[in-house]
Amino acid sequence: MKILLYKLTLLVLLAPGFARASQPAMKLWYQTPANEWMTQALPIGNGELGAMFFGGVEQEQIQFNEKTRWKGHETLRGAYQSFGDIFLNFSGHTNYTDYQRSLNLDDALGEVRYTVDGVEYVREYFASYPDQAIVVRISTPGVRGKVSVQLRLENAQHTVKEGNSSVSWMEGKSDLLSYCAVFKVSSEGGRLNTDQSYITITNADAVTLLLTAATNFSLNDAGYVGETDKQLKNRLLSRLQKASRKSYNQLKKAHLDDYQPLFQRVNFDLNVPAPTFPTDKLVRSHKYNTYLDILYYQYGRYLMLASSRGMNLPNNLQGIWNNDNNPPWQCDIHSNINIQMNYWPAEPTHLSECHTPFLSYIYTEAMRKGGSWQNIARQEGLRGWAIKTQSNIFGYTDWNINRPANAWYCMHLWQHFEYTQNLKFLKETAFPVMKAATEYWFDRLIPVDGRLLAPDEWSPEQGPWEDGVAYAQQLIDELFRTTLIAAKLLKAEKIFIDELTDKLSRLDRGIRIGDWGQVKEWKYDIQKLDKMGNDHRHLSHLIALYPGNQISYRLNPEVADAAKKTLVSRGDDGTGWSRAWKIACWARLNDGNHAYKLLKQALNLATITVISMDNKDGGVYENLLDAHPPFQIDGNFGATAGITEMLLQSHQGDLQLLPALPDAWPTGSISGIRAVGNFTVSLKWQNHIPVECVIVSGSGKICRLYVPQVTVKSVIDSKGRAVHFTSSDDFSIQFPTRKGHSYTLLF
Ligand code: FUC
Repeated sequence: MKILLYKLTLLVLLAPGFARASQPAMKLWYQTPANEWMTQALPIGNGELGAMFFGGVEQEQIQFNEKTRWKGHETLRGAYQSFGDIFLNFSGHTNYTDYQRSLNLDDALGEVRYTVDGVEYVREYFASYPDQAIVVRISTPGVRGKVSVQLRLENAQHTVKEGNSSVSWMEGKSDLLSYCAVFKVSSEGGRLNTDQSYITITNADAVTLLLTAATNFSLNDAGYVGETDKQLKNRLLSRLQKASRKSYNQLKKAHLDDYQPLFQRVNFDLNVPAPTFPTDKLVRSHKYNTYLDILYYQYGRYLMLASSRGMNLPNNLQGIWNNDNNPPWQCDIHSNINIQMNYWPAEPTHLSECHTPFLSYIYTEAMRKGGSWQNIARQEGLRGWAIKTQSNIFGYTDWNINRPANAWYCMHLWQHFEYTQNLKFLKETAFPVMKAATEYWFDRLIPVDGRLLAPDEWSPEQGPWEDGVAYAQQLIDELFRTTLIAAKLLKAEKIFIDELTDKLSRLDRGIRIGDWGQVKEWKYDIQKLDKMGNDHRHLSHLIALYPGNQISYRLNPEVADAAKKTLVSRGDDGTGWSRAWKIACWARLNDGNHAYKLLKQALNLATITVISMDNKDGGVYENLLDAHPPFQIDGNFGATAGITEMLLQSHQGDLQLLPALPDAWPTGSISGIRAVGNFTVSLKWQNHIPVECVIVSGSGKICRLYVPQVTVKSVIDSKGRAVHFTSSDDFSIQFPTRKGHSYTLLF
């Protein structure tokens, strides 16, 4: 009987599809149109081109952005700009019923539905990556001749009518860059007319809008400008022409074929149905409903796909969505937490491709001969490169120098290698940049009492400038350790390896326990700020805990305890991103319930929409965009990364299943998340215990696991054969793997 059961279980486990967790429909939906851009409108994006739609009935506003639409240049910070708006007027749509506005994450489709005089109006919105356009469709399913609408691209200078379609465009120049947006409206049936202000469509069966926009920015050109104005416009017109040769269904299919396989790589299920009430009510009155946890998790992945594909530039403080020409912090690339947090979920949530725009940007700027990053180092008489806190897209960087950010950026290059095991990337992209950053610190570190210290550093964003600040030391330690591994793997010059080995052995590692049992933030603390109750939003001295890997209960329990004291002192409030960071930190301390508490703190409904530095004000808006306040997208991404840390960790040489599972998630499953070593993991648990686990090996490395909750009875390969594994007393097992093969763990 036992054997039969065992065989049956095996058959079920090995059946194709087991590894995929189910997941309720992932949809944000509302019963009223949005009144406010920041808190209610819904974002779509294809990685560089984005829009927010309000879902207004009589008047719809679609505000749009493109990642390079910046003012400023190589010597002026400037700011990220709004690109424009499309307005649609539906006259007579005053008395409507059955209204719903939604954003479906499974398909990356926005939708607005309502009924007027018995006719159902449906609008669909998506941003297509393959067709490089924003697409909107207005239709009345099953009814003909009922779509009448007046449209305009705000600030359009020209409109040309071509039969039952019309093309409008706007173009201009701000500081360095020329920009252009092209807009095409086609109507099926009905009449289309144009005048100076509007495109008017009467009694059509359906209407399709296509919008595309770009600037002549080019990261790889000296001077950051690639095309002439004419070339830019021709590029956009031909994009639009190509897209408009497809039917709406073909456009939609291309979009779904592109998006769905990426989004569907990860499924997360907590055995909770999708609620029957709208998302504003969910976040307002049902914050503890665990559907919200899954939705918020997947929203982070959706936002990543929508804001970080294509163009070799990272997403910014608001991803790509901004309606303000003077946005908070200029919507810049901010290097003392924000941009890094934006990319924390990229590798573990199986969106490694979305990391690439950031990584290519780092490579290009760090290696740019005579570029501003290298100039900062040269001006200090040093090799390598460094940056300041704020950067625009033209290499310009200012406000406080943030030297250790070079090490923090390198952490991303290294992580990409660790998760993908792509040696070509390590050799050609990551290592040259890491080596240059390492050389910067070779030149800058000073010996003090036999230890190497970074002189004159700051702990973002508080306190004095002094030597040996934990933030700098921990990051340099991370840089030196990983660069040494890379150098050995790539067989770099011996002289470099020797110097690095020596300097690493003498480096102050920046982890020190202070007088109230905390991780010390400053080595000297000349201003005596390191007191219990200091609840500053930054956790700069906990980088070694997360995103680093030098503090844990398995590695150094006394330091882990100190990190816990530090976190308790920092408190459970914070700006949006600060709360998100704390989720990951508590997860790394294996305290699932505290991590969960922070997740719920991060889901606090925020009301303030202007800058607030008050720790009490962080949270999310009704549209689930993170509130610093104001809207700042890092908190969305940070929470998604933090949730993954609760379910799987792989930063310490092995895969830890369910390291910080909260009581609120007793039963559930997640599939497709990624671990260091190029492993893809699918996991099911019941009553807090893992019951099923399938690991796909992407590179054929030895798989090491740490599973303290349960005994692994056997490991079965994809052909159903038992794989020999060794286990040790400390709840670890390991087994060899073959590239491309999957392994089922039986408990
Ligand atoms: C850092 C943070 C602020 C804000 C800004 C954009 O300077 O300290 O809270 O997030 O970035």
